[in-house]
Amino acid sequence: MHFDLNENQTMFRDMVRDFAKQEIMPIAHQMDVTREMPDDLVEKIKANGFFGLSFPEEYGGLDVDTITYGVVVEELARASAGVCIMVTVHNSVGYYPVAGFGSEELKREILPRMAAGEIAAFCVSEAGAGSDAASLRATARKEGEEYVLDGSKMWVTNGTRAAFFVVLARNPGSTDHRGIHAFLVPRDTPGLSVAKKEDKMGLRASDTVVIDLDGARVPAANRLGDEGDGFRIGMTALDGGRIGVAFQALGIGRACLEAAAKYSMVREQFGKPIGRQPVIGNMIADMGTELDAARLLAFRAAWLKDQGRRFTKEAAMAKVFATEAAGRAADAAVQIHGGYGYVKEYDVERYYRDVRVTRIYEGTSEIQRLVIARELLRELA
Ligand code: COS
Repeated sequence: MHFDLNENQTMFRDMVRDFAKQEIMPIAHQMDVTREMPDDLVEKIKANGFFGLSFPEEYGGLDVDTITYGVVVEELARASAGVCIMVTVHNSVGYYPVAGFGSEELKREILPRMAAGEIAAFCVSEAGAGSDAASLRATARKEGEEYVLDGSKMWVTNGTRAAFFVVLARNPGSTDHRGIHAFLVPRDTPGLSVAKKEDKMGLRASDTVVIDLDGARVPAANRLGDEGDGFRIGMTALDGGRIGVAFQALGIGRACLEAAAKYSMVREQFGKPIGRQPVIGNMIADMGTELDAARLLAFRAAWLKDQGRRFTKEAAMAKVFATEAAGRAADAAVQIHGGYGYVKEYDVERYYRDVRVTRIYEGTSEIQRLVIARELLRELA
């Protein structure tokens, strides 16, 4: 066992760190205020190949391993969690259902386009189906060699920019997860529309929308996997996605730690820097320790995925621990900044808002604990 990144992983980390410093950090605040991500930033992200991170080289991707992917995600999130989530949703829950379950023909047609920057989104949640994903109500009615999709999907990251939507919908009349199918739905499909853009607490650079499906027809060739495979495809994709969310939270947490450490050494009270005073020093020590522990969990989950081994439990552990540790780090960073942490002039105010959703999306902390408990009980009881 060793804890060093290899040469390639280090190279990627440094490259993304430089990119984030030059291209993202200077406009992170502005993107948060305006709720807009400039098109030219998206073009630069494309040009650097970040939309093809997970994709095999034969489909035009960079084919990085999951550790490298995690390191890249952490660097992006450290600069802007909103930019980060656009890249990670595309590379995980957008990419994986197609790569893992699409026909060879579909993969040859779609994956190179996705890797080149035609963005993907993932549509599972609905107004009444959040944690209980299998209760989704959108329908997919088969008509000849097509499916007709009806329903409404919520919390769709990348919804305004996406060229492709991975959609879970059920056989009309079916009641459990075995009736759910997965589809790749191109944006220009008549009947697919963006109904609403959410005005969110955080991740404001990233768009989150409601997608309406009103008689949207997709060829049967766009079904991913067999009929009834949709729920398993969605859950497997989310397992991978949760590793990304863990690294995203780590990136925000690290930004909090760095900001708190710097501030605590320039801010003087009672005649010396507050960082030299035990109450603040202890807070910084806890932030660093918890984030390092979270990183080790995230690396383990990533490593298991790269070994082709099961990682459902480990991804859930990494997500719940990293997102909660990062939440505590954000809280401490605001506290250490005092009043300055409560105003938008200081980045920790944004980190505090951005980190909150990491405990909610791609499975709440409560769902991660449910998954972990189920797996442990299966192993141990
Ligand atoms: N990988 C592969 N298959 C999985 C799986 C996983 N991680 N989790 C469940 N499955 C399979 C099960 O093996 C089972 O298959 P069989 O029918 O062959 O037995 C099937 O899916 C149903 O599983 P289960 O009975 O566990 O389903 P539940 O309805 O109890 O739901 C949870 C399981 C709660 C784990 C699931 O609904 C979940 O993850 N919810 C959160 C959804 C989420 O993350 N939403 C956010 C979307 S992004 S905004």
